[in-house]
Amino acid sequence: MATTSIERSATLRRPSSKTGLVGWLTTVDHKKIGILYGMTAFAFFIVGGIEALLIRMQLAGPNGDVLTAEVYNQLFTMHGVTMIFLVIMPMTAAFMNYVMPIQIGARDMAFPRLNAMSYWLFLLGGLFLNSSFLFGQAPSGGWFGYAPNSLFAYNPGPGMDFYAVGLQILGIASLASAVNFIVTILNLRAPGMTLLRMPVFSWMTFVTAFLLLFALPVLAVGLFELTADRILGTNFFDVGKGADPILWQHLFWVFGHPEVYIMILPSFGIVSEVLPVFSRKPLFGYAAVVFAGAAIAFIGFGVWAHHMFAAGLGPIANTGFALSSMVIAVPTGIKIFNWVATMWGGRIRLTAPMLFAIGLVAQFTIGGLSGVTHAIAPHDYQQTDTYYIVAHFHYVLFGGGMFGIFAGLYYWWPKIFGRMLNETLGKLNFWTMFVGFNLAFFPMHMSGLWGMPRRTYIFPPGMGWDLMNLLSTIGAFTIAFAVLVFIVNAVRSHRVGEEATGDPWDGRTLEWSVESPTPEHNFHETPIVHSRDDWWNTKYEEDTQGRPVRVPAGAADDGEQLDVGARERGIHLPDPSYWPLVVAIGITVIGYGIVFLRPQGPASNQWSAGGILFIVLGVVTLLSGYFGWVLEPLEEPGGDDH
Ligand code: HEM
Ligand SMILES: [Cu+2]
Repeated sequence: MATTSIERSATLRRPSSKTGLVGWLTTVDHKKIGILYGMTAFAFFIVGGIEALLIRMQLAGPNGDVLTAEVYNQLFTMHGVTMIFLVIMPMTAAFMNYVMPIQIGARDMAFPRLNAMSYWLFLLGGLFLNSSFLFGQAPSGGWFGYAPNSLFAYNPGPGMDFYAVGLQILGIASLASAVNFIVTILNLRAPGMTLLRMPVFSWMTFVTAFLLLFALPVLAVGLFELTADRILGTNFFDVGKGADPILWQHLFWVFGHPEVYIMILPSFGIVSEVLPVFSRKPLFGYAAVVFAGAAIAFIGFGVWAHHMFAAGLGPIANTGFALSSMVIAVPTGIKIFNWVATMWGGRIRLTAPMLFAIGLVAQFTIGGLSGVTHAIAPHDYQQTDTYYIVAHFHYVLFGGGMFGIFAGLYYWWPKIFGRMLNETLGKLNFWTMFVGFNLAFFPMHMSGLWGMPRRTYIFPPGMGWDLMNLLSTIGAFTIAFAVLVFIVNAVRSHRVGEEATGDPWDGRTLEWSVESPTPEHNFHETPIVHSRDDWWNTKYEEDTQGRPVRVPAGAADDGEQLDVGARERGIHLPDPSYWPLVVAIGITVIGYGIVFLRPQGPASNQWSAGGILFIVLGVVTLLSGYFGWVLEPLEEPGGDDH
């Protein structure tokens, strides 16, 4: 029959293979994308970890001579940028991608190809940033890249261009994901999955996505202006030419403080799943935990200038921001109380995921409390730019964020890979990480209060800081050992790990109702949700004392193994696509073009031909990627079985 469709050449066909390398390069399956996010972020975790070990070797004692000042600056900057943008954020994105759609009873994300584009941009953006080492200079201006110090006049060389453009690329990835998560949660929930029945991890995904949506554009503006100053010679930040000296600080921290919640709220979501399961009790105060998360996010936009107390904003501004910062401690405290109350009187099983979750609660509390001490502005004058700040943000980011991520890894691993991790190794992993972490970072409270400045590549003897620094270095290597234990555990599980059932932990939420690993189409039939903790309620009833009793066998099935694919069941799944990868490559190539456009700085009139060529090539790739994307049919007509 004659149709209006154009005859499509073979090269433009949608790929059909879902296996092998092409399968991974073209996948749009939220589960595979989640696995890619996790693997990539873990690789960057090792890179950032090696940077940290080098820093700690240099600071093991006074007058260290492992690193030069310049290399030290590059390493601490890249360590921070890596851990924040290439480890914590994408690790949480891995869980959001893999787990959230299953938790809400969906078959995929709302925009599967956009989801793939986000992942490729993250991978290429991360490689782009790290490739700066090969081009002679990595970023060296701290993770917050303060302008005017980051302008060409004060920081020549490509480092800060890589920073500004690299974060821009990663920002596009995160913004696209944020929109994707929001639309997925609003539109793809299974019947009966009302918002207030949604598992807390999915809720925190939702809240985090809004934080990304409102915070990232502010960073994008700042980065755009920084790039324009460095390359085009505009004058947003050069104080000598009349610019406002703290404009960058405001732009950065309006993004930067919400960013810290972007990093912690997903981990709060993870422990809100883990604690109830291993206490065999529902989460205490579900609504309070959800609303406290939303409140933290909302108030989090009104506290940014607590990073600028020493910048001279004046007593009225400082007082206002001190108060708003302290207010944040209230919803945070609510969450901590609810987690403790969840465990209270529960039948606690101290498995590896549970240990990491309890570790988060304990350590985050310490970090939250030191946070409140710097919210007291006069107090902060003593602490700012000392190791005390470094102690604080490692307690929240590592002691909180990373411990939450490890809890998630141990908890969802069997669901994702179909095999259990070893519990003994898991406990060894936890205890060595717990001891190493506290040994590395608790002494920094002391060295900081005793006056040791942060971002110093060397310190003299006789300041009373020697012992604390040595302890920190020993702690750092202990953490490295713990990470090694995790890697051994993961490899071992892959080879000989015990096979996981669909519901190895006696879980409460929908992801445990399907087999492990999750089938390609997630659910054989769309689930119909009747209550919060729906899966638990199909397994258990309450006796007269409110204790759970198993529903007689047969009423709940543990996800029977049916070897029938999506197609035979008449379930439509999105087809794979090359275009997200092509688009991501185009954007990254443009990025290289921008970095090398003005090698001599904005004052020269030299433009590099290579830079221009890369921009043109990148734009062409990007546009062909987008055209391919929009012209691609939903399903390849006459395509074979896929
Ligand atoms: C009750 C909660 C919190 C309060 C009251 C708080 C307060 C503060 C304050 C006032 C500073 C600035 C100190 C200075 O530079 O002199 C700070 C720094 C910092 N905070 Fe927090 N904080 C809290 C939670 C968090 C969380 C959840 C994270 C991340 C997951 C975080 C990450 C950071 C980071 C990375 C810095 C250092 C920024 C830098 O100067 O490079 N904080 N915090
Ligand atoms: Cu802050």
